[in-house]
Amino acid sequence: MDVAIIGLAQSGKTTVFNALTKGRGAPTGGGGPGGEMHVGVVKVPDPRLVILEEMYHPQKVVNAEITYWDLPGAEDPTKSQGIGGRHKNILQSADAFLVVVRTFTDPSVHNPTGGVDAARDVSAMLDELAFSDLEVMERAVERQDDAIKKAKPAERQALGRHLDAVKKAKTALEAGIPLRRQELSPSEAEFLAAYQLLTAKPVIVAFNTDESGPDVLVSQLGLEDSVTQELGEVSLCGKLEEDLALMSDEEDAFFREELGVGEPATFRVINVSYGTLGLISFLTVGEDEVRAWTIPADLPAQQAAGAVHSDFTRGFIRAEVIPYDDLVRCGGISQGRKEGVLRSEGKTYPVKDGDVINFLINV
Ligand SMILES: Nc1nc2c(ncn2[C@@H]2O[C@H](COP(=O)(O)OP(=O)(O)OP(=O)(O)O)[C@@H](O)[C@H]2O)c(=O)[nH]1
Ligand SMILES: [Mg+2]
Repeated sequence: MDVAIIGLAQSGKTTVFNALTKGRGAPTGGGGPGGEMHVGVVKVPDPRLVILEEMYHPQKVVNAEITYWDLPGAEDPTKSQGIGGRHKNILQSADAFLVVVRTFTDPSVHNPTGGVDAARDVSAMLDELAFSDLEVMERAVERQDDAIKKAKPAERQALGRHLDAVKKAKTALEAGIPLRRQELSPSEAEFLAAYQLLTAKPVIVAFNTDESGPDVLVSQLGLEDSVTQELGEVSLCGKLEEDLALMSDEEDAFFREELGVGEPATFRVINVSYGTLGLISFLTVGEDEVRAWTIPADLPAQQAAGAVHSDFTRGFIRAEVIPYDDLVRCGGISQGRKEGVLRSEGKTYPVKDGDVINFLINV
C-alpha cells in the first residue's frame, strides 16, 4: 500500500514521515519547494505472524508493508498549497493520502498560514485535491469534444459515453462531491479510472499536536458533514514521535513508559489506514514462508488469490480456509481438517481478516 503524506508548508510532513518510518531521519524544517522527496517502507506489525513463526519455523516471515512518500512543498506556494505539480504522478498512484494538519502551537516554529486553524487547513487541502481533479476534468471535456468532432460516425457513440461520464464527474466535483462519493455506473467508473483522480482516494487526517495534546477530532471542527464524511483521523505529536522513533527500540519503549505516551503513532496510523481503506489481511503458512497479504475486506477468494500471484486468479480451483484462531487451537492444518474447521471455499467466498488460506491452483 502506498500512502502519500501531504499538507500545508511547515505542517510537519517530514517530521511525521520520520516518526512513521523510524528511518535515518530525513532533514526537517527546511523542505519547501526545493526540498527532497523521501520514501520509506514500514512493516505492518501483526502478532499472528509471530505465533505462526513459532508453529512453522519458516525460512522467512513476510509482513504486509506500507510505503510512505513525503513530498516537498509546492513549487509556487501562492498557487498551490501543497499538491505539487512536479510529483503529481506519485499522488496519482498513491492508494491514500495522509494529510498532516498543524495544531501544535510552538511559536518558535514559523507558521506560514499565520496561525493554527485546523478547520481551515483541512478544507484547504481537500479543496486542493478537488481543484486538481477539476482541472483534469476540464481538460478532458475539451479533448473528448475535439475527439468526437474528428471521429468516424461508428466511434461517436463510445466517445459520447466517455464525454458524458467526464461531464458528470465534473459537475459533481463542482458541487463539492469528491469522486469517491459519486455514484457511478461500472462503465463510468472505468472511463474515469484512467484519469487517476485524487478525490477518488481515501483521506486520513493526521493532526500534528503539541506534546501535551489535546487530540483533535474532525467532528469538532465545525465543518459540514458532507466535507468530513469518510475521513480517517488520528492525532499525534509529530516531534515527540519523531524523537522516540529515532531512538533504539529499547530506549523508545523506556521513554514511552516513562512519559506515558502510549503505543507508537506509527501503529495507530496503520490501524486507521486499514480501517479507512477497508483493508484486511489474510495469511499463508508453510515451511518456506509465513506471510500476511493485504486486500480489501470481503474480496472474493479468486481475486484474493491474485494478490499472491497474478496467475492464481486464472488457475483458481478452490481455497482451503481455516480461521487463524482455529489453526492455533488445533495446532496445524491437518488437525484442523480432522476437526472439521478447515473449509473448502469456491471462487466467490468473501475472504475475512485472519483467514489462513491454501489456494489450490491449476497451472
Ligand atoms: N513543537 C513542534 N514542532 C514541530 C512538530 N512537528 C514539526 N515541528 C517542527 O516544525 C518544523 C517543520 O517541520 P517539517 O516536518 O519540516 O514540516 P514540513 O511540512 O515537512 O515542511 P515543508 O516540507 O517545508 O513543507 C520543524 O522545525 C519541526 O521540527 C510538533 O509536533 N511540535
Ligand atoms: Mg518536508
